[in-house]
Amino acid sequence: MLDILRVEAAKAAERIRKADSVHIFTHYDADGISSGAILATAVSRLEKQFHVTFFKGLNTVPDTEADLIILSDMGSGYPDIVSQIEKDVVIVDHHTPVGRIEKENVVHVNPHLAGLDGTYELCASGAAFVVADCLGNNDDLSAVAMVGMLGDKQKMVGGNAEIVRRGVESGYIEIKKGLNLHSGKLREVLTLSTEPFLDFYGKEDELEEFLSKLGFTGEEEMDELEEEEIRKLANAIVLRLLKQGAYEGVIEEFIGRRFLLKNELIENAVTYTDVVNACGRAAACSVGFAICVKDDSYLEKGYRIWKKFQIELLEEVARRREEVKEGECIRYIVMENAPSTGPVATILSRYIFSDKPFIAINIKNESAKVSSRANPRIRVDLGEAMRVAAEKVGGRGGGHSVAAGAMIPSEKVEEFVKEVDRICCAMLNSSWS
Ligand SMILES: [Mn+2]
Repeated sequence: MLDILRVEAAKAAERIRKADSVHIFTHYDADGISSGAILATAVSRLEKQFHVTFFKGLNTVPDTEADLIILSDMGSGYPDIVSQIEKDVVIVDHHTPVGRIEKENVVHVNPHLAGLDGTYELCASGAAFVVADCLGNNDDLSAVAMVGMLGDKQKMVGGNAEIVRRGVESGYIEIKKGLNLHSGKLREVLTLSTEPFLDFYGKEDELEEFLSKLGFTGEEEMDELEEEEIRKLANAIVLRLLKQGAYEGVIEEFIGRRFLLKNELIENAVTYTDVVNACGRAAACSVGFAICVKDDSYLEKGYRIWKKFQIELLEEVARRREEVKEGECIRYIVMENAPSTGPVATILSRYIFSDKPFIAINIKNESAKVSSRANPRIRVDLGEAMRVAAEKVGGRGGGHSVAAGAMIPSEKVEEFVKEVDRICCAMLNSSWS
């Protein structure tokens, strides 16, 4: 599965071995932070110096004293910027490559260039693991790679499945039967869960009724539930999700098995991912990174950031769902100076409004940031829709078919929404034939 990718990863490993110092520029989300940590750990095990910088996106040529630049979870979509870099560059990314970067100093590790679908089968943390694997015995990092897989909502197929298998074989990952939810008291786990989002936050009475119908008090420990109790709980959660309008695909993601990371600071893979993701969102990437490289002095801070983030997110969802508007083929929401758009868009699109593409727009001064989400049941390519519609209004956009984004001029929001709606309608119509 990963053999073709391994050819390019071996070239990347060779460049890393040759370099005296390495500067890793990585994305600020869970996949970016965990891939940065995987690469940094592998590099430090070679006793080389490294720096890590977290980026929201690749807008300019990265500035560094190091002899090798690693772009992680970014770079594939920006051949124009990458071509301007004169130093040796290793790209470890899974976003759809734009054009080909044919330069001697560039090594490009990307599943899309190796016969794998980067949207589902391998993310940046997985690609980083393959590079680390070429650098030495780094089997333990397979557990860190799971953070990226879960954070980027990948499927446990293809390259991901191969890496997880490796982690299981080497004892760093354990797969158990059960529900892939957080650890902790049942009441709190159900209230705070955002993957899946169960819509219990601020609805205490509904939650108590849900629990008592199943014979629970809410004080039960998630990790200590009996098989029969898990089955009952799973059925009730599925029913609730379908009733609230969730995409059916989310069900298989949390039912059946849970992943325990045996050598990490946080054993529950879902919680680990959420904590790292929250750190990234809260502009505390270095805390998430520290947890991924097993520095336990940051663990408590990470948990605190996560709890706060989770509650703010749930409150934001409750407010924003009232503001959602409907186009012909899309749903959209226009916000002003919202702290972030992605997580809210993800929850609304996956768990409440899953039947149409969902576009979240956040206006900040002259420019507006767009996050769009769909699911495989909706036959659109949002990466393409964002790119075309953004270009039409003088912006820039792109991404994956089910998750994409754009930056557009604020005064063009209305025109942009119309254009996206038109493009999505056209995509939906043509896919019927
Ligand atoms: Mn990613």
